Amino acid sequence: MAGMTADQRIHWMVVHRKKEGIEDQLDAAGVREQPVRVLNEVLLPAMKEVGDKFGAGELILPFVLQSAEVMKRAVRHLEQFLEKAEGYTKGKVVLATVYGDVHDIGKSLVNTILSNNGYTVYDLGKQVPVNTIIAKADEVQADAIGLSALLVSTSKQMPLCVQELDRRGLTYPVLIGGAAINRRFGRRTLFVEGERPYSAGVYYCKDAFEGLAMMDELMDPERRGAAVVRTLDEARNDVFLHTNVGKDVAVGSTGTERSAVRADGPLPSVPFFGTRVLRDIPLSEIFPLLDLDELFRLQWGGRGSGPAFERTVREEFQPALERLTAEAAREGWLTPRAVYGLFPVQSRGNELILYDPAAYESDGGALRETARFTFPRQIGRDRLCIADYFRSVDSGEVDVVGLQIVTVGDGATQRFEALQQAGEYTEAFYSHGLAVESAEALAEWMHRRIRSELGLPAGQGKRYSWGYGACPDLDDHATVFRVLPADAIGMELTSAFQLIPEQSTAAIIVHHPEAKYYAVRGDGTGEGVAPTATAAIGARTTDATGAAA
Ligand code: B12
Repeated sequence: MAGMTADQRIHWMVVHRKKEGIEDQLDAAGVREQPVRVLNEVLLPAMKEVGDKFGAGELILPFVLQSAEVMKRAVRHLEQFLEKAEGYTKGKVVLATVYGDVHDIGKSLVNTILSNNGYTVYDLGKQVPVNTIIAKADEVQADAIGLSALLVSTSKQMPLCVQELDRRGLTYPVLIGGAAINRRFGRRTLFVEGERPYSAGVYYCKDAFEGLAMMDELMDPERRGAAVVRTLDEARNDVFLHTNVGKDVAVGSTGTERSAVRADGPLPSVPFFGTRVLRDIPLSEIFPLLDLDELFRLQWGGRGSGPAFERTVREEFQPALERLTAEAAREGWLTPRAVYGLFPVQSRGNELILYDPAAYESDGGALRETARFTFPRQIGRDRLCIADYFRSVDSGEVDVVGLQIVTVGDGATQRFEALQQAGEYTEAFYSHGLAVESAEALAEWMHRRIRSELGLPAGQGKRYSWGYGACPDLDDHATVFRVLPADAIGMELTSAFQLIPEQSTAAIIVHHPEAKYYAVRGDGTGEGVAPTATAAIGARTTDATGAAA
């Protein structure tokens, strides 16, 4: 940094993720006399350069977050010299994860990127009702509202919020994002009544940087008008001119004509019928099942391949993995637990009937129904349906199904929130990613245990999670929670049947050797229909994010 001016040194430190001594450099740049100049002419341009490098694929997300940490520290120092702290902001954004949803990381990344690029963010947290969001927007006279969700079921809160804003005659632009939605969902949400749009607009953003670019456009009087018109035109084009939009594609065929799956496959020997609670599952058995490629790429934002990626793994990801797995074991912020059960079952058409395990074991095979699932049947192709993988009532034989709920506990979420608060964005991001992949590895561990208890060869059968194609209905989580003692491991459901703690999954275990993952939908396009992924979380197959439309 020799030979650089104070401004250049600050710029260099933000771009090169060096936070130690930033306050001294700020003082040298005259921040005490000209805080707004240093913010506008030095810090924000530096962070913009970081965003552009990310956009150009030159930087991975963890490095962006490290630069954001320098920004956070710099702004914390600078703010004390601003006449009125709110004296300077590029805009005020009320941000929330919608009601019924506990997904945090997406919203938090948006908060980090916006608040470290000059915006004031009012982060209302998770499971936030529409009225609370609107009340906050009114209180602070927000420039925009930002909504986040993980699932299709909870994303439905977004049109509700837009319709309520419209009903009250309010005009806050609404930015939306999340794993289970897409641009088409955003465009449909814009139209509150027939072809009448919500006047202030609804803007789908695929990631935090698209959110930042959208806010910059909306806050620029020169560009705002064009942005509103462009979004409206594109939406009209897509929603009303696009042929099959709005035409709900059947979620599975109503037919019950059975597929060609063998009806007399081998029945496993069942060691017990009933449920089990596993509280102290050793992390030493879970970490070896981590999918490192998914951790490094999907969770930690690794990009590309070859020497550059290998260098990032060697210098950044591997050391982080070793450090965090050791800390998690030492400090206990990952607590793998599971409840599972083996139930006597029979199928009838698209339904799977679960019988009371105790009655079946103690009353000489009494078949007393305790629960029932209805699964969609594939439209056309093999007409697959999960029920086909089990002996039918007419066969007179009784089959077995496994159900499992696994969680790595709430410790990871608490750690994430504490680190976010402290401005330790990168550590928060890494911890969250490890927690996610540990939850997936735990689901795999539990599945393998059920396989071995049923005496099945490794890899036989499949694990299906609700919310994916073969069993899309999240409401079924309520049935699973009724027959498995989920409260014994501290688990509960939100109003939208999302699992709490966040890093948890629920699945049905099919032992049939022909079981496979399949898409249920008829049109195969996947266009404008609900999520398409047919895989169970952790089943290591391609995970196509679908979108509600
Ligand atoms: C990681 C993951 C998990 C993890 C962690 C989830 C969590 N809560 O953190 C685990 C393994 C625990 C999990 C569990 C489940 N999952 Co999951 N999961 C995913 C996965 C692979 C990535 C989601 C993620 O965290 N992405 C990383 C974050 C940073 O991205 P993001 O949240 O999308 O946010 C970014 C953008 O969307 C945008 N953004 C988001 N919000 C906002 C807001 C604004 C204002 C703006 C501007 C931008 C913006 O910017 C963010 C940062 O760039 C997605 C598939 C995918 N590839 O997206 C499936 C996915 C979300 N899961 C799915 C399902 C079904 C489940 C389960 C219900 C399965 C089950 N039955 O157990 C459970 C539910 C868990 C629960 N607690 O209830 C489905 C949802 C489909 C549906 N039916 O709704 C998906 C879409 C997979 C699929 N293809 O079908 N899951």
